[in-house]
Amino acid sequence: MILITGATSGIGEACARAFAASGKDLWLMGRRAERLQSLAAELRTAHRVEVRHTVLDVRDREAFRDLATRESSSLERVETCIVNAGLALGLEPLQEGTSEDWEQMIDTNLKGALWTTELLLPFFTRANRGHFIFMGSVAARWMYARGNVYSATKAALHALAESLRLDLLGSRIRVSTLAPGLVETEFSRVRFKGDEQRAEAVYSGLEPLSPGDVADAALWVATRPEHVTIQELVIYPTAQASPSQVARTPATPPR
Ligand code: NDP
Ligand code: 8X3
Repeated sequence: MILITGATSGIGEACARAFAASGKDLWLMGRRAERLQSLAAELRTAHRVEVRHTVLDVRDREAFRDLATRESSSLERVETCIVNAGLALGLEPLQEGTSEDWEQMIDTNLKGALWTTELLLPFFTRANRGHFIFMGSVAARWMYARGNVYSATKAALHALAESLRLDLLGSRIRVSTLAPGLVETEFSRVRFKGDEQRAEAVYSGLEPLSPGDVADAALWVATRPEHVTIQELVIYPTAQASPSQVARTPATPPR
């Protein structure tokens, strides 16, 4: 069974589709219940796989602890966990940002990933198998102006994943990170708090990655033989060379 956080849209939803199509049972999580329900129903019918879903805010550590108690037999079945739920809020210089946005990003992207890891670790450890696939970002390593706290959360997530692989050395548990560049999802709509025009401008004049492109990578990483660990996979659209360097049409000649 594949557990996916943030499965209600974008990359998480695409991962659900890709893994279901490959015949895997799923456990989908997110805050939006209706989306979880309709995606689960669709995938069950289309692929004849088992799809569980749980409405869960990854910032709520108590909810994870309840789940560990109530759902231990299902948690034992999880072979891969895609630690994907995350968001950016705002794109301002740090001196103009708000502590509410910073806290939500830290609580979701870093602490939420930590609580997700904490949930699965005892089960993976007992079984001496399992795979964490963290949704990192190119923003973790290559900073861009006004990315500040979002970049910091993804850099911390990268550090968490790297440390976890060291801590688990000697076990058969795998730890991988995917680090995508621009992917067209609800990400920018969330970042710009519903400002559609600003969100669309992020992807205008270039072909971004689709959520399915990242899901393909996740499926590939998860399906390597058990003795093979992909440490990190950095994925850009061809029209992007770094978080701040993209080629948009009409093309500007290189200088
Ligand atoms: P979307 O906004 O489309 O999806 C984000 C998902 O995260 C949603 O399913 C949302 O579900 C979930 N989520 C957000 N906050 C919470 C929360 N507190 N508790 C539970 N779930 C939550 O964006 P993407 O698909 O693009 O983002 C997925 C991941 O990919 C993020 O970690 C993002 O940082 C990363 N990423 C995105 C890139 C991009 O360019 N789009 C590039 C690199 C990395 P719900 O609202 O229902 O809770
Ligand atoms: C999302 C990609 O470049 O907008 O992680 O930060 S970026």
